[in-house]
Amino acid sequence: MVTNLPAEAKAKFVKYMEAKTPEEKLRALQEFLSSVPKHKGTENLLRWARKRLAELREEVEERRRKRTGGGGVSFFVEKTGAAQIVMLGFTNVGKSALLRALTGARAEVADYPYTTRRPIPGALKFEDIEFQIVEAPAIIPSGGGWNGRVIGLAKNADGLMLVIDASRDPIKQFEELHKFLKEHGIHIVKPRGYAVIEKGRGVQGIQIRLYGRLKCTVNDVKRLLESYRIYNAVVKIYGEVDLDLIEEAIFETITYKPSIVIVNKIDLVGKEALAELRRAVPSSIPIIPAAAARGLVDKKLIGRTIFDTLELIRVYTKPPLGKPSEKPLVLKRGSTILDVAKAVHSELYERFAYARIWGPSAKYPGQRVGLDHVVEDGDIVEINTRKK
Ligand SMILES: Nc1nc2c(ncn2[C@@H]2O[C@H](COP(=O)(O)OP(=O)(O)O)[C@@H](O)[C@H]2O)c(=O)[nH]1
Ligand SMILES: [Mg+2]
Repeated sequence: MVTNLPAEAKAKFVKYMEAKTPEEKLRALQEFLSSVPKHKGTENLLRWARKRLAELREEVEERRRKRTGGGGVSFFVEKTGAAQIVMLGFTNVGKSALLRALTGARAEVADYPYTTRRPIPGALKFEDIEFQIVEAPAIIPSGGGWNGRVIGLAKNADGLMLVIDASRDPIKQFEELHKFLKEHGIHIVKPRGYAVIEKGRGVQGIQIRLYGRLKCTVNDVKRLLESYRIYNAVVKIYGEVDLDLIEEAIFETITYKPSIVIVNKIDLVGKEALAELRRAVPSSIPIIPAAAARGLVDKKLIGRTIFDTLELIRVYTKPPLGKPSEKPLVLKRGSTILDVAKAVHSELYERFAYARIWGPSAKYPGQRVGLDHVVEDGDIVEINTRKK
């Protein structure tokens, strides 16, 4: 159901999007909220706005405390490597031990609660790429504390690693984590369709990238975005997407984060515990057992599972007559030559003539293809440009 917001409310939402500081955002969102009519179509939006308001209030309060000398550090971690995976779980489940086993990063491992008080990053090698694994401070079951900042960290991640202690009612832990994330708009089960709107610098006009199917016209999408004064954005379509889901993406009410589960301390339980957990966790979410403090961690399997769950592919670019790059370009499955060209250099896209490909997506070695050709993991791509 589309919200059918009056123009006044849309204008207020634009103010909210344009606000820079949490204080400005808080004020703008309050104004927006009071201009939204209350009916069935706006239920979800209102729920989201109220939740966001609570988060912003917490953030503003936090900043005030900091200015007046109280503690509170930012949880933002700059991304490195092919993708950022945030490790979430309750205290003492073995997150720090797992981070150390996977990446060598030395987070303190201790048997008292809340040892880790800020995010700690490490790098996990997988074949010829690296994932950034970030241990988040533990989620506090009673709420409050730094939970809001942990959610912020998770929303900024490319994927999540939920860590569960096999010896302490693992099913309950999973269900509580699942519920906690859902309440904050993070879905870990892949929806049938979703859209991602990227408003980065250098984007000209509304560009639709289809990795799935759009159930309305491109013009419908443009008109909706324009009514929110969004004129420059890349809109990525995954699965089946209608206009409702596009509007949801504008509001960012729900985000999907590909997730895997690690059941740790498997040395303390029998095999049946794992089977029970498998029945309780949605089948699309992989579960990997580990005993981090015992050094029993299958790094290869975890790397492969992250790669597959995030639906990534690697492409090796080469100049005409030259050799393929050693370091691959990491892209989402469904990416095309257009995505490759743009990722390498805008000039390759602007002066694109044709590409040649070798590898899994090529009908024969050196096949000539255009911008809409879908690339696959392991492809070598050579982009040829027109003379200036
Ligand atoms: N038996 C067992 N204990 C573990 C395992 N992994 C971690 N621990 C212990 O659990 C406690 C908490 O570990 P830590 O990594 O600090 O947990 P965090 O709070 O989630 O970061 C420590 O005493 C660890 O030695 C494991 O695989 N098996
Ligand atoms: Mg820790």
